[in-house]
Amino acid sequence: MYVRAADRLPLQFNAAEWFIGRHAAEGRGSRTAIIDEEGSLSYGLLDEAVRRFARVLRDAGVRRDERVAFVAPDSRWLSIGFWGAIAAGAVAVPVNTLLTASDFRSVLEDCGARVTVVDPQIVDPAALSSIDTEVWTVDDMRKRLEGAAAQPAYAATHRDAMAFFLYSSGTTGEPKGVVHLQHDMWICCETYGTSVLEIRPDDRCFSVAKLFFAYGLGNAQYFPFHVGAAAVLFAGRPTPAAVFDVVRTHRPTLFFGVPTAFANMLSAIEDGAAADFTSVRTCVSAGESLPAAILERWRARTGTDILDGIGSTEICHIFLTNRRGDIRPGSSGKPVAGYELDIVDESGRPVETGQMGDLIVRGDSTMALYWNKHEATKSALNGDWIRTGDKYTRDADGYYVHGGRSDDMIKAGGIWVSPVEVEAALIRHPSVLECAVIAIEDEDGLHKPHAYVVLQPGVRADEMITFELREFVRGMLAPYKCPKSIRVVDELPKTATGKLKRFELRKRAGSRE
Ligand code: 3UK
Repeated sequence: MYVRAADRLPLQFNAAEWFIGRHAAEGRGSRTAIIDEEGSLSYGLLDEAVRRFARVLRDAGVRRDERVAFVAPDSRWLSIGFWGAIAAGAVAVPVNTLLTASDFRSVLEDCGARVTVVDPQIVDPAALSSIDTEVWTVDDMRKRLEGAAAQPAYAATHRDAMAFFLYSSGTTGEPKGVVHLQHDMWICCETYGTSVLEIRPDDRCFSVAKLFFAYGLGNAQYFPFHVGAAAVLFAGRPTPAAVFDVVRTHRPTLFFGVPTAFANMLSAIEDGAAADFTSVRTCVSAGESLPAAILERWRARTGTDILDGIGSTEICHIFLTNRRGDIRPGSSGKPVAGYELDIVDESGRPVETGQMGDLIVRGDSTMALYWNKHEATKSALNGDWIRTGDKYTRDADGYYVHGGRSDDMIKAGGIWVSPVEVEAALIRHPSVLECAVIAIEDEDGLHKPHAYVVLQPGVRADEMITFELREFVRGMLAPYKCPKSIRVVDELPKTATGKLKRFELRKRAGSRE
């Protein structure tokens, strides 16, 4: 059951060589690897660019295991950078482009990036001057590539060497660097990629979730590159109109979204927008649970199914999912072959069928550690097993149903929002005495962050103050973290020891809807 790299891969294994170099070496160099706004790029040219970038990094003094970070939109340049760093034996760190300058600084500082490649439209290199990293713009990267010779071979890395980090938000909002090894992406391909996606060389993959998310990285890089298929990369904001346009133009066969994206596309379609998903063999949803109603409306409107599956940055990709011909709407389906799952109580014992417990997973794509976070690593990992932080039940037929998080973390639009981080921003405003942030379901059954605020004595509870608070947090937080509403209340529910009862607040909000 449990697919282990140690049983199947040689000791020496370089992920970039497997996913890129292998295709060029085995005569598939003329196949299309990437389709982006600049046109299509073959595996042969991608292999050449990746080995050139590896050489550029080595010439710039980047050594084995050193980190190379990227703050750039989805395009061939991000792909060349990611695989080029791995080809050099360095560690690629694609960073969430939606963050603020101060978030970028803490990520770059934490990973100790030796070189950082940035798109100046996303972050001004000057904003990173306090960090000990060499900053190149994407243009600098292109220029360096033009003059470079290609490194003849991919670095002879160990299958258990570090390959990439992805930063995932923690409960306090402080991002945690999830460390993945050379073999992890290969495991995802041999499990979910093969048995659920059934990805083929003639597939074209398009992901609404960007490459800096663990979800997007698999969807539009290593799944297609495992079999010599093509990735469609789109740099812009994935509004329904933009997504429909990409789908119409590039005719993807596998489409990956998050529930909010499917909901937004549905309202556009229901408002009369033209969308043609006839090229798509399968749609996939992950990031948060897909409400059954959205799946049913999507089927009715487009004639395609959506496979809801749960993955995590820590486990690299999806380990529990619905399948073609075996979809139970509102459930996360059944375990992916190659992973073992259990639902356990507080003492770690498996719960009875139908009982809610904590989901734990055993699979060889699981992270090695959280970078610089020894305590968090130990509380997440236990031997081969990892605690996902999700509550689940399993029914008599073996389908798993998501029962929420065991922490207070919010998934909005498939992206983490830490209530603690949003509260910490609100509380800085001099008019705020205390506050709480919770997720409330919208009309589509999707979670969005909302804030409850107790004002300082003497502050008038009017529209001016909520407007002012909204503007205030906007200046401090990435836009997707800003609460959808700010409601002034007289007091917040607390335990006897004064701890905020977010659960109570959620219950009240639920009964008011
Ligand atoms: C939640 C879901 C219910 C769940 C991800 C696919 O989302 C991904 O990774 P993250 O690290 O978040 C992981 C957490 O998100 N979640 C994700 N998918 C579902 N809850 N139903 C779902 N289908 O709380 C999980 O622990 O951002 C998704 C592939 C790779 C990924 N990293």
